[in-house]
Amino acid sequence: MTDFKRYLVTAALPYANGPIHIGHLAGCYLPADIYVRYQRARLRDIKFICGSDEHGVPIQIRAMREGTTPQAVVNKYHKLMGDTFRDMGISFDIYSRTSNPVHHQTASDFFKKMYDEGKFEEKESEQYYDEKANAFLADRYIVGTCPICGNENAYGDQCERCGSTLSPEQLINPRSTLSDAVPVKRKTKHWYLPLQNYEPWLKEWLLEGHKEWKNNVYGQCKSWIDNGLQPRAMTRDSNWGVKVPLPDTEGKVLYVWFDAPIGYISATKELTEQWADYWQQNDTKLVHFIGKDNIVFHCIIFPAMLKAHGDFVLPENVPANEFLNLEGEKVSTSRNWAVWVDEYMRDFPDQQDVLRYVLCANAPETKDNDFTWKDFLERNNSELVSIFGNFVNRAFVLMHKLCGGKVPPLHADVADKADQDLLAEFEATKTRVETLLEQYKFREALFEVIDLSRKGNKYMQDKEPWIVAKSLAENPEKQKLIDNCLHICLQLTANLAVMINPFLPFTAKKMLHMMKVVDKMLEWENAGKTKLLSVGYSLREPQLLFRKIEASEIEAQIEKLKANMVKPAATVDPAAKKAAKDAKYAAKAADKEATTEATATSTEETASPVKPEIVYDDFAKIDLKVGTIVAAEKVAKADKLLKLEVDLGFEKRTIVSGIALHFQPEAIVGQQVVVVTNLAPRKMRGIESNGMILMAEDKAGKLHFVNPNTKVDEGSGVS
Ligand code: B3M
Ligand code: ZN
Repeated sequence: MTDFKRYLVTAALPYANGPIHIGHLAGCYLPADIYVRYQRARLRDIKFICGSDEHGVPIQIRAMREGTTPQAVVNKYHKLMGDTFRDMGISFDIYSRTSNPVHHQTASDFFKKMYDEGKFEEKESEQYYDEKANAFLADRYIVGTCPICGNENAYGDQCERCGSTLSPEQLINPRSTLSDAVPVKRKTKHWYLPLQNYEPWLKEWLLEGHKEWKNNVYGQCKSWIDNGLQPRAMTRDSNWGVKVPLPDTEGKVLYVWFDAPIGYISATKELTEQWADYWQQNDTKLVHFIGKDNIVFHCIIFPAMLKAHGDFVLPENVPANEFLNLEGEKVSTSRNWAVWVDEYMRDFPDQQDVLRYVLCANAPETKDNDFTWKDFLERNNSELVSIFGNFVNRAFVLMHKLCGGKVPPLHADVADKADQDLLAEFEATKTRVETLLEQYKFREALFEVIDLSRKGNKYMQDKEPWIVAKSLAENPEKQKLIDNCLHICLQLTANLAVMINPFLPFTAKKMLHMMKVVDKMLEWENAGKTKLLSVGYSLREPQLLFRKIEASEIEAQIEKLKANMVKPAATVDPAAKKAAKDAKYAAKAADKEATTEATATSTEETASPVKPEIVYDDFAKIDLKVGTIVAAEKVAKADKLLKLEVDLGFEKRTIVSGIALHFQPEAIVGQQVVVVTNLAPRKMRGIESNGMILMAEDKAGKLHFVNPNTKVDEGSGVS
């Protein structure tokens, strides 16, 4: 079917366990947004669906690391991620979350229908179990050596190095993420989707029916199917998730990869009463935008679920991207090797479109690609500023100077081939951009638009209306040449606004303002038209569309990236370990202010694991009390410091703490801490710190809060 009545576009539901980084944007959310904005401009009936994935092991592990509950983790990140997307102009029609009751109900009903119709195989099997932590170890709760590439830190569900999907049984030397224990096997019952039964159908629907899918996606799917599919458990032993809707299943929840994609359906339900039209009518075009690590789930497992259930449409395309690297290295959240989008927006306010531009121009559409700050600067300065921005600016400045601030007429009698050629380019570019966007080739489509502005620049340079203006006194007829040039440049500017809009919506808005036209002009059918602005219409003064970025700005970003990087933990080579330790001490000595409370609990500084003996009276001098962090913010120009407001019950204290590399300020509000309340005040970066908070530092150098294991009244003593 090619004649679709409506579009349903989904973007992968990100785990609500951390902020959004540029890899997320480039891989999934930005291309999805460009596609949707373009289709909206074509006035298609379209819904753009996303939300937070709030279940599964990644959330539980994050909660464990932050010393808090999964619910607190998802509440915090759901808000942060939603805000980031909105601020970047990612225009979801809904940003929902899988903890919503409507989702629990929808996922539960989905499972129940499949169960009732006998679509699952019930199997009791031996699974890895951590006896120390009393928990079954599925997915990311278990790590070990990848049997395919030898990565020693492969997860129980996937190897992040080679991309293989794994099961815990395949791992060599498995160990528990919860306790580092070597797991034992225990019996447990689960419900499996017999994927092997869907092989003939998948071959027909996907391998035969969707040869047009991107090579990287089709290739991965083909190799999975060709290697033979295995039954996959759709339930887990856990208390965090959608409860299995069957009797006697206490402690069992739906597998996160079962419930999360159903989240697309639940979110649509939440968005519109017409949800069933989008999900159940065959003339819906369903497109899933995802990153490459989600391909198997969206192309094989979810379609098999949809097929088994029977009531829903199948994806028409899954244009997954590859990964975006950063400065030549893999983005790693655990090493903090990432550009966090919320931080970008603080450092580059109102520069969303620059990031959108660079990420689209470098999108990892067919292979992994690299983001570098140098490239960011160059693309901004030499493409956005010097080509696109410069063209629009010159057209406006010259129109004000040489045409009285109004759109000049086009005089057919003096129009020449260069004029005709450029006018013909409007339509030709539009057709190319359109074809590329329909094929999910966003980079090339963007280059076409920039190229059109480049052609405009060249045309203006060849016509030199500012030189022609010098001979007007002798030959007033020449005004016609000036008019023609600026008429065409202004119509071109209007076209650029329409065509750049899906990519750089903030810029398109500014251009509308300059041209004094309404949003309606951005409708796609206006692209290619040569008479968008009426002759004689007066236009505003130009606004600068892009500003030059200075080398010092990106140097600061590179510094920040390096300074904030968390070094790998235990290294096997003692010499390397020592060098790292020396470097740490050197860094401490160089930046005394950063040597704060946080590291005071570290045992690394002494040769013996325990400090010299003290008497009770020494200890009794220290006044320890429980407090609650009620506010936290970064300290300007000090990457490692957070300024905390701690409620001690009897008073609130300002405490400056060196934990900024480990925790986001928003993340720790509400956290209880143990405070040394009678430490002499100390000034750090001009802020007086009154006390210090206790932190535990693990072998990997990660910090953890030291606090009572249940909430206690502020001001409670610790002894
Ligand atoms: N949360 C994986 C991820 O964030 C997963 C996607 C779910 S899409 C239904 O990469
Ligand atoms: Zn591997």
